Amino acid sequence: MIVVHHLNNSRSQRVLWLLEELGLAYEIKRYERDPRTLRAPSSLRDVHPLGKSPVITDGALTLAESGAIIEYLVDHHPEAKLAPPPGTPERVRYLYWLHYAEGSAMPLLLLKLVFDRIEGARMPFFARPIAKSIARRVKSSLVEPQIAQQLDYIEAQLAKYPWFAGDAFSAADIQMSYPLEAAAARAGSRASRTRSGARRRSRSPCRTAGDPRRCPSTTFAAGWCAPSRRT
Ligand SMILES: N[C@@H](CCC(=O)N[C@@H](CS)C(=O)NCC(=O)O)C(=O)O
Repeated sequence: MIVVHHLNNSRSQRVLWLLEELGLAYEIKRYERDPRTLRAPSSLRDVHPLGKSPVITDGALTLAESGAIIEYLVDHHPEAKLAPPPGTPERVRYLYWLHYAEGSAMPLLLLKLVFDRIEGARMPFFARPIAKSIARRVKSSLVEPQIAQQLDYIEAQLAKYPWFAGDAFSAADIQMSYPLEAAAARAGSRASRTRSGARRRSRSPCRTAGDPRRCPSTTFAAGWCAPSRRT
């Protein structure tokens, strides 16, 4: 049986969603972030040396990296048609978004998170103005303009096709759900257009599972689960 090592509010919601789409049996082992540092508990390093989530175990296999896990599961279940056939333009777009999510979108969103935290961090009074000024300058000159550029790009691409790979839902939509939700949470109102566009194009894991109790207990997924909050 596949075991998902699930950290709260993390990329592993992608894996849970994919497993629901595939209709596979799985077990969830839950790990809680330290509320102050947001780091994963050290017990996750017993599963994989880097101690990041998601990680799955499947028999003797231990696999980390959400993109790799998605490719592994999708490859083993071609009947679910969650990847377009090789040799098609849809497949190329699928690969592009599958890699773009962690390669281009998430690093900028992580920088935004880090500099937001520096700006709001407790520190000696004499260091505060300098730290705040540097954090603001890096965000406004480097991070935020690039996030805005990427969100405009995503929005333009989603205007061309109903799903990231083309006319059909694919695992690339699952992989892209996390940066879009993170952008909405971290990048404020500029992201909300993209978020609502993506949500309209997304499928809720709970709707797929048909049982809200099976919903991953993350902030993002909880939003999808509450019918009144689903847009
Ligand atoms: N590129 C990796 C990123 C994994 C990652 O950074 N996971 C975060 C949660 S979203 C994590 O485990 N953070 C806790 C920590 O670093 O201690 C993936 O896509 O799986």
